[in-house]
Amino acid sequence: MRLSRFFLPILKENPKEAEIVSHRLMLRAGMIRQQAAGIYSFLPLGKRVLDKVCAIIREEQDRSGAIELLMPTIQSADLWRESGRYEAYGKEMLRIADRHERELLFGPTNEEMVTDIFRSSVRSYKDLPLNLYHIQWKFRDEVRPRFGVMRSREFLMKDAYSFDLDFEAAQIAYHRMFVAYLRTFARCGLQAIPMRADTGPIGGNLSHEFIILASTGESEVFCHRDFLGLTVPGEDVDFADAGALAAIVRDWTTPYAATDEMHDTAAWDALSADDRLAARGIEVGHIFYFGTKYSEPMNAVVTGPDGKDVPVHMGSYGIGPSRLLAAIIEASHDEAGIVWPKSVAPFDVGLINMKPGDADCDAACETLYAELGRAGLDVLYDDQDTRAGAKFATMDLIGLPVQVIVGPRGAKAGEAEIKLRATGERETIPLAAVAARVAA
Ligand code: 5CA
Repeated sequence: MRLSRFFLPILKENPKEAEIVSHRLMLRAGMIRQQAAGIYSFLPLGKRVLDKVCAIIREEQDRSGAIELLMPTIQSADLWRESGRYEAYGKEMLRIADRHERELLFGPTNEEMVTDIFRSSVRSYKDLPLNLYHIQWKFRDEVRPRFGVMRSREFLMKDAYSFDLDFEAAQIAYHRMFVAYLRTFARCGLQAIPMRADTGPIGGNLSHEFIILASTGESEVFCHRDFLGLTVPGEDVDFADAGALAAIVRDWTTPYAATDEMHDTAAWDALSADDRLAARGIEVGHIFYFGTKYSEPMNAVVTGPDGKDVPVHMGSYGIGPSRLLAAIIEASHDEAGIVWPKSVAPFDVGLINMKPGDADCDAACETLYAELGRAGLDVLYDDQDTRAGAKFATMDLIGLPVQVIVGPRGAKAGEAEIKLRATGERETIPLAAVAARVAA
């Protein structure tokens, strides 16, 4: 992508409304634009990161055996009356009437709808286990939308829903998602800590929040330092091996960890002072087992091996991809701007032409642009005629992992400078070696 053709509305000044660094940097880097309180457009740079994050989520959901579908954003009030949540959900639900005065709502979550899909076609325990997920916009009329996409009213959610015959099978489904979540957040460059959590309006009695430690986090969290040294399961984890999954979950739930709502001061006080990590955290994922809370009132039953109909045991599993963007920035930035982990960076490389119009610079950059592209890299090529200082500041602000800098003197000598955004390390190498080096 040539910067001259891209849409990157960078802000020079710090936006006043932004209280936390991720919000400030997302606005300054031209990733998002507020359209109404808590409602954002994702501009091209933001959209690219959102897509990368969603691709990782999708891969890990699919690997764990979940199946993707897409449910609508608009739901019927009658469906929610069946579970009793239409009235209970209160003011957070955006209620809508269509031209026939039929009551609709903009979905804040999808337990009812997915239960309806399930009951319309699944009859036998032989069709289980089943886990259906989608990535879809949600709306919650939050009292205090704030911090940009961290707590917005319209936000993207990956929500998965598992269906099983009994508690034992449902627990395996819960473990599958638990492990998939550990892998998902690690691949996004984050260290997420699972913590026992309150279930709130979703209901149920088994729940974990996945928390990123960050000083700007909204929740107060307490955990054992051991978490910082735990290894995340590899790509080869066997999702068909219930014992192996249970062992991973055991390792990740044994050290003490809780959000303030679930905090057990006696257990905390029993830890040595060195082991205690009291911090603030951002909830990036939340998983729930709630048994038959929806299947019973909504009559989602399957015929068991003994021929009797039983309501299915369900769980739901959420990740907020739009919030994740902000959480990644909170965890990875410096004074100059964002420092994207490679896996989610909007482009792999920023190619900077220090002097567009200079024949050597232009020729070297055109060659590099083509070579880097052929090496399978996504390149943002700054071909604009702007000051050197502005070019560097923009590249640092948008945080691409690698910068390739071509100036007139270097181009004449057949050299370019490579700069790693995370460490600031610089090295001058021959133009012909650039593509191989950056792709490595
Ligand atoms: N139905 C369940 C699980 S699918 C559910 O709704 N869970 S939730 O309420 O915990 O939301 C799931 C995830 O969505 C959260 O972990 C968070 O990452 C994200 N999320 C929730 N509210 C917001 C919000 N206002 N802004 C941005 N992301 C949000």
